[in-house]
Order: sequence, then C-alpha cells, then structure tokens
Amino acid sequence: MTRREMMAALPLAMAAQTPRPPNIIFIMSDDHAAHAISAYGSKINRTPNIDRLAKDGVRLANCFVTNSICTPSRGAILTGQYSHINGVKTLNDSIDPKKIHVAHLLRDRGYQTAMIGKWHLQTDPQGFDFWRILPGQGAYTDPVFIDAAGRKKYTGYCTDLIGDFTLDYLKQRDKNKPFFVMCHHKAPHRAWEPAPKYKQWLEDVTVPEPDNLYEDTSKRSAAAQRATLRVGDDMTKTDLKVDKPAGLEGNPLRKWAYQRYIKDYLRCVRSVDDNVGRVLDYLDAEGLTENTLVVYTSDQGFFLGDHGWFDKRFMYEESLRMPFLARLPKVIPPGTVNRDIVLNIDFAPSFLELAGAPTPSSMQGVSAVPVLKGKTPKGWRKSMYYRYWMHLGGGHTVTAHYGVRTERYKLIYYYGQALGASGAVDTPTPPEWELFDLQKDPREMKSVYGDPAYAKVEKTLKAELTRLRQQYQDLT
Ligand SMILES: [Ca+2]
Repeated sequence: MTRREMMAALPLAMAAQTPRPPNIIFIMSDDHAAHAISAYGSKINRTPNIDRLAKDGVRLANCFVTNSICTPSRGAILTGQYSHINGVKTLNDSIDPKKIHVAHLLRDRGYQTAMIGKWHLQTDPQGFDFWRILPGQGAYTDPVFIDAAGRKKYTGYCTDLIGDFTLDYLKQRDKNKPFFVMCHHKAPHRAWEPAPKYKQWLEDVTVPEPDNLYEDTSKRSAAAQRATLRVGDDMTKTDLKVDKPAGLEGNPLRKWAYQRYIKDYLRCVRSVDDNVGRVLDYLDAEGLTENTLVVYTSDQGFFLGDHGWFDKRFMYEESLRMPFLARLPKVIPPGTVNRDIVLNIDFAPSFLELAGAPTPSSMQGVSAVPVLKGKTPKGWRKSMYYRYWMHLGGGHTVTAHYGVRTERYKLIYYYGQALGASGAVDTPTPPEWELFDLQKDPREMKSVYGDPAYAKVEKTLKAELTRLRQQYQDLT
C-alpha cells in the first residue's frame, strides 16, 4: 500500500474500530405522569418541548417502574437491579457508596459523567466527575445545592437552576470525550410550587376532570380503602396554598381541591418542559443533536385525580407507568411508538450497549436498544414483576404488595404485611388479591379476582408471578 493509500484508508479504519459513542443526556423529573404529556395524549396538558423527543425519536407506551416511589426508582435506574437486590427499598434507604453503577461503567468507558439536581439517595453521588445535588427533596424557591465544594444557596426557581447548571456543565465539557449527564428535576413533586412567572397561568381555565375523580373507593380492595391519597381530604394547606373553604366536604371539596392541585402541578410541569427545550436548543446550536441520546422520563407515574387520588406507590396503571421518550437520530427512527414492556432496570443496560460496554451479569435489566429502534427482539419479556415496600410507614398508608402485569392482565397481591415507620410490623392486614383485565377495564375500576370466568387466567398469572419471583431472586 502506498503512503497515499494508507492515509486515505486510515480515517475510515479508525472510524470503524473506534466509532465515537453517543453522548447521553438523561433528563428525569419527579412524579410527572405520562398522562400529563401531550405526546401521550394528555387531555389536560401540552408539553411542546418534551413532544419534540417523540416526534424525532421514540415514545414507549409501556415503560414501567419496578417500585413506584422516588428513592427506590432512582436506585433501580442506576444499578439495573430490583430494590431487594440493590438494597434501596424505601425512601429511608441509601445507596451503598461502594456500589458500582451505570455512571462508573460509563466513566470506565471514557465518558465524562455528571449528576445534576435531585439525587435523593442519601449518600454523596459516586461515579460522577461532577455533581451538584439538592439535599433530600430540595426546595422550589432559592434552593440549597450540595457539590464537592459544600452547600450553597442559590437565588431563583429550582427547575430553571437545574437547567442552568446542566447547560453550564455542557459548555465547559471536555470536547474530546463523550458525556453522560443525569439532569434530575425536583418538579413536579408535591407541594407543587410553580415558578413566579406561571403562578397566574390557567387561572381562568377549568382543567378537565378524570372520569373517575369521584370514584367510590369503598367498593375497592381494603388496601385501596386504607390509602390516604384522596384529593381534598388528604391534602394539606401546604398542598393547596389556602385553607379549605369552611363547610366544603365530600365531592364538592374534591372538585375544588382538584383544580387547586392540578393547576399547580401543570404549572410546575411547564417549567420542566421549558428546560427540556433549553437543552434541546443547546444541542442543536452546538451540532450535537445527531450523536446525543436524549431521554425524558420521570421516576414513576402519578395519580392525577384518577380514582380520586394524588401520589403514586400502587401498582395501578397511572402510578406504574413511566413516561419514556428518547431521541438519537442515528439509531432511532423518528416517530417510533413502541408497546413492549420496558422497565426502569433496563435503562442502565441500554446506555451501556450504546456506549459499547457490556452489561454486568449483576444487572437484572436488559438493554432495550432494539426496542427503542422499533425492532422487538425475539423472546422479549411479555410480563413484568413489581414490588412496593414502603408499607404503612410512608405517610399514605399504602399496603405492601407485589404483582405481575402482562400485556393484558394485572394480578396484585397484598400479602398482609404492613410496616410502621419504625420498620416493625405493627398492623398486619388480611392478605388479598386483585385481578384486572386491562383490555376490558383499562381504568382498573373492578377487580375480577375470584370470578369463575377468569379462573384460568388467575392460575396462569399466579404461576407467572412465582416464575418472576424466582427469576429476580425475590423469595422473601
Ligand atoms: Ca417521585
């Protein structure tokens, strides 16, 4: 080969051997339900910036959380493991600082790594070149952030500050290395405090109510009846910003409280959407869009008045479903919608595959990259396992449960253990089951457990639940 031929061949050969892995920006909000995103067909909200990811990339219709509450979902996302394996089962658990997770593995692969915003895993972040986190839940207004230099109070609105810090980090990055940035918004978590500029937005609007806002939960399971998630009755002055009007109770109270609650929630989401737009605009301006995976998700779903509730925790659809939108133009065809079951434990293996790194065998999730491309691999999961550990100690008296969801059915088992705040079993409850036919009853209004017409389904699902518990080594 002549020198000239060698020179001509070299860049191609180098490109083939060491293609630049994609940058990854993982944007996650807190408690943002899919049905408050217009790309998911929201009847109450428009999210033009988040929708850009759906238009130019993929929207997962069935992405689910494995334990629907903040800290455990974050632990599962980082480690690719269920709560009982990674040890982060409740809000009170911390991630083991020695635990190797996705950020370490990407850093080993040559990525610069950053974690900005809500962390909520108690111990300081490990595996990141840069981190700046909120203490615990953090504050909406003039929040304190913690980084390697210590604690500092910043002036401004939390969501905008997290957007600022993310852009600041990107601007000073090492341009010779790919980046992995976790941008975690606190919003729209309770107590739903909007930015000053959006406080008046929606004031003259009546937000549509969900069809089951006034559901009579006395007809549901004892677990559902026990839960203190009711819009109105279980909300405080901090949530509603004003005293409940004297004499207002029952459905009229719920009607009034729903409007107070949902407007503030949507106002908080609007700032999140703005800040997603800022990141996307920056990537466009820098010419980074083509080779950057941008994900938007939330740590779990949320009840937006569904069943008369707010909050999450239950395995019911609104709480179980995570929004998940992703754009990577070189890999993901635009406008892809996928209905396969993807779990939060799959996120880390997916990022590792894109980075060209193997998934450690200790991770229980699997790479969803083929699914993101719209090409379901043979043998992809047809069911998922869920377990909620927070029990009665979590402030909303949601009973411990586990269950299985397939493409059509959901079986939930409240196994009768109710833990108090001390961690001791203080209020054992009678075990009970629920079974929903999601095709006939997508809103999960009536359990068909014990209905002879579903006897065969029930038997199959119980066997599947046992199989999944063995597969994931959850045998307690
Ligand atoms: Ca959350």
